[in-house]
Amino acid sequence: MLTLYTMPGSCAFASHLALEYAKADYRLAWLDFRRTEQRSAEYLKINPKGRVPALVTPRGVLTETPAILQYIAQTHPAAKLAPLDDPFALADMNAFNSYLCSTVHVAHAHKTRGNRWVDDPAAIEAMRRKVPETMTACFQTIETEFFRGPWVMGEAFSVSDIYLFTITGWLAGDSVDVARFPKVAAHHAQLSADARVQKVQAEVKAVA
Ligand SMILES: N[C@@H](CCC(=O)N[C@@H](CS)C(=O)NCC(=O)O)C(=O)O
Repeated sequence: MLTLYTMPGSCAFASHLALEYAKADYRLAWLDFRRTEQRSAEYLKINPKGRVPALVTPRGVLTETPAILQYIAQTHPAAKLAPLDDPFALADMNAFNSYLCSTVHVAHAHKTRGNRWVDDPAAIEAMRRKVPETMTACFQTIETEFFRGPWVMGEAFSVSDIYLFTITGWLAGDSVDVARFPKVAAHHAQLSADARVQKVQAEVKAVA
């Protein structure tokens, strides 16, 4: 049994959805953002970074979305969520996931988490204002350089599709119109119609 620590509206949605696609045996442990439970002494014992996701496995705790997604894919090979027998393709998939994690997610975080980097209110506001521009640049790169079609990595669906779906869902809140990126928009619409996505979205809505 796996336990995923998660919060509504967070990047942990990707790990939640991957567990669902993998048909994994899992339970959810919801943290309340409003009560900053992610920084409670109890949770910091699980993830000292004070962030979600954290996945409790029989071997220990995993954090960082790309690592969790690969773990879920590798431990549930029947779900075919990653090119497990092809080292180059697996690394290529992880390169995309790392881009989402270390560049796109960080660009988005400048909207509400500027105080991670600066204290000056004017600088925080300047960072917030820049988010539509940086998120547009990131998604333009995904649209023109990375997205192969019909899925992110080409013919085979992978956890990269789940992760991209999650972050694409943040665009409207970042004042970026997804319609500017036709391939990404079609991908988002297609996955939005998937019963597994709708089940996970309903679970998030029920606790939000
Ligand atoms: N690099 C980490 C980022 C994790 C992260 O920043 N999670 C956010 C939610 S999307 C969080 O827990 N924020 C809580 C906080 O900053 O207090 C990953 O991809 O898993």
